[in-house]
Amino acid sequence: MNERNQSGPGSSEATPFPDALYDGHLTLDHVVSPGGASSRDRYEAVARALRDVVAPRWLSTERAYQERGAKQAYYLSMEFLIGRALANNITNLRAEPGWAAFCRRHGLDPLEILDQEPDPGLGNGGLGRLAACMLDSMATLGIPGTGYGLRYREGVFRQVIKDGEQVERPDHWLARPDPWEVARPAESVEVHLGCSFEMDKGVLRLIHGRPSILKGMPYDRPIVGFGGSTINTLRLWAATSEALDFVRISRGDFVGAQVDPITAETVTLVLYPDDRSVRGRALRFLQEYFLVACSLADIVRRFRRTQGDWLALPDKVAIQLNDTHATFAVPELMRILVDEAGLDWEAAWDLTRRSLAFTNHTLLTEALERWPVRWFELFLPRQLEIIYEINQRFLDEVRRHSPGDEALVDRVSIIEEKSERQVRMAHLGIVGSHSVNGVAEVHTGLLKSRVMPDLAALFPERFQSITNGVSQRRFLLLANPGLAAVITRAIGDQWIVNLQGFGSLAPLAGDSSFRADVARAKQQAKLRFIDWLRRTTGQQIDPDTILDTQAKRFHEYKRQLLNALRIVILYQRLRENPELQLPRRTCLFAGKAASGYQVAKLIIQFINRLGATIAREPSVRDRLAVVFVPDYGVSVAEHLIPASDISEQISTAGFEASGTSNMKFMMNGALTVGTRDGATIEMARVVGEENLFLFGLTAPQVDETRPAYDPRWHYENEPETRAALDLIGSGHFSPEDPGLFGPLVDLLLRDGDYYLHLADLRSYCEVQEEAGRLYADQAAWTRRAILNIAGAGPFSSDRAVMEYARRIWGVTGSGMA
Ligand code: 26Q
Repeated sequence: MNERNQSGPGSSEATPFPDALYDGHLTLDHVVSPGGASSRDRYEAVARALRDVVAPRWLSTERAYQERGAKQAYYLSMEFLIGRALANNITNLRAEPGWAAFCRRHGLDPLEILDQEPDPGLGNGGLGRLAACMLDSMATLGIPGTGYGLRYREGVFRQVIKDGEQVERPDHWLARPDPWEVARPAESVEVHLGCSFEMDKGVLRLIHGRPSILKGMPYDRPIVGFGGSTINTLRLWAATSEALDFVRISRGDFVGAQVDPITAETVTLVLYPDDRSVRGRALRFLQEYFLVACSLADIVRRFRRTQGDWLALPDKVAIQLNDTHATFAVPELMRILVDEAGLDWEAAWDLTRRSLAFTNHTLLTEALERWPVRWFELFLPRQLEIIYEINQRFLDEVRRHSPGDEALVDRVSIIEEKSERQVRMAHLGIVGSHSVNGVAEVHTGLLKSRVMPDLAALFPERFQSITNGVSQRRFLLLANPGLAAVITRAIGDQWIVNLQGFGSLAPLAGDSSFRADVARAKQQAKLRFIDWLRRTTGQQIDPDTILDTQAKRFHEYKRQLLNALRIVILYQRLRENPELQLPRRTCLFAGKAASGYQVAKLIIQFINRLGATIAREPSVRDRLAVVFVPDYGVSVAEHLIPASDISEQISTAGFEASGTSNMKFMMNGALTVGTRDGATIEMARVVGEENLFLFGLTAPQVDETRPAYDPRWHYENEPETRAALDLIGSGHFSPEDPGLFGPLVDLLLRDGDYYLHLADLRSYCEVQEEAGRLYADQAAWTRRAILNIAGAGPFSSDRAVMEYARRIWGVTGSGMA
């Protein structure tokens, strides 16, 4: 098990494709003849056949971990944006040649089969995709690692653009049986709540004083490591109340009642949108506790199967909490250790802290979760008691450390004593764990200095930085086979599992024939993307243009509006000067806005109208286009990122914790136009600032500028800025409703432009011009693209996971260098 053989990256050799299993599944599961099978039938049969190959390895991975008595890492996350499984598993099992031959033998169109699989939207964006990349890397590195999440029946909404506006459609990704999941009813767990509740016309109504019980049903998904010898597990919990133990209920072992099944199921019905300023939804509170309660019950049960001694818990178990969303784990683990295991407080506290670690992903203070004490009183009275005790002991310590400083006590307290008392979940996470990490250097620095200065001063040894990473297997090998082949021909295929591998590309930046190969691969990827876009949305793109892409959630701080403003400026320049020769550009946007986030939705509408206006303008449309790619998710990213020439990473400095799309674009040879924010700073350090297009205020400059910042100064002193805002305000982009985009102008000029768009607009336009000039020199452009790919090694999730393994978890993997 897990022995690496020397014939190539990963371990075992390629997996042959299981024809006989496929035939069997078609006949036995679907009862159709091969000729009569639908594409969906075929997809399911292919997936099941591959799962049959995976199944014994999945079991033997688990067995090997058990035999080794290995310490396990558990990743608790409300989101796992795993992407489609079939193509990924074919890649990681190295079954690609067998798969191609299989499709030829059976007369199947591989793309049509792969397209049958829904892309599970079990996350909003970066935080959820990071969780999925971490699982991929843990399995590839042979690290005993399990993901725990929720099996939302509806993932993030499907985005449709109608008349330029975002329309949200439900995502019923489980409408058909999912061949990748295995239900494990025998391992379901009970979750006990202090009160009961019911759904009344979609609103949660509490029934006080009647404790209740939910059941968590686990569904396991295989996580195939590259090479196919390690198969780890992602365990997703679904809430039900069916088939609780009625014998025990009737014996009176339960104080309380089961929640009615329909209501119980609402707990894992939908994923909440990432609207970082909206808080206080009771169902989200229940979801978070439900994830934690199910997962900890499971972790403890697994631990107890082989361990008699509770004191060994931190030697066998490392639990990573993905943001405040999972910090209910602190009181819940204490409850288990004190109430169920019967340990005294000090021992339980020591074990809890040594087992838990917490990752923060945000610098927006309004996004740090706080939950009303009232809800704890109702649903989780025992956990609240525990939180009070934790807080009391912690504050006693603070007072010993800084006598007389009651203001400090107020600031660091886990309980916020405002009109409505609330539990500060970030404080709970920091106090109750041994490690707190930010996700890029600048982020960790700001976390310590700006967001949590007091706690960082109290626990300096707990704070550390681990820069995010992305899976080069999904985002390069799988998504961009043309470029992957070019790289492999040049330097061998070690880069697939060995992050050092990319480095040896750097000298090839000077090799004109290698540059030609890379340029050709980019052109191929563009054609593939353009063809896909036309087929799926009907939108046409000219392949002989710069593809300039901003793909990410819509958020004011990410400044899609800044991108739109410079497009308006460019539009005006082109209109006024028909002779102006600039490299032709297609500006691509992709991303969803939380359904309640009106400004973000208005920005989406503006971008679409801007695109439509330009497309109607004969003097401009051959030189500039704006295209909105709908329904951004993992599958869309796999098409869009390989095709892009420019990666837009233009957040207000000091707001993007890390960013991860920046890394995916870099790996695919796009050049970054960006601010010095998040991990972009580290990317620039690795490849040299001169190989990116950096612009704008730095985070410290943002802080200095803000107090005296007057956006109107830019309006009054910069003619192009003024003309652009006037044009938007005039109703030019929405003649039938001239006031439509007025609120965007107000945001910038009247309401203070909180994200400093206008402060950065000039320098943004300048670097964009510089990028355009460089693009005209294809050799120079491709040289830089290669240097960026060569610098991508450190931004692999393999590196990130190895750092977590060594610095936080204390686990090892059979494939760790
Ligand atoms: C919270 C409470 C209630 C409802 C929803 C939420 C919620 C959901 C999702 C809050 C935040 C999120 C998502 C955050 C996120 O994706 N953060 C990103 O994490 C990436 C991985 O570390 C970073 O690269 C990005 O910089 C960061 O924005």
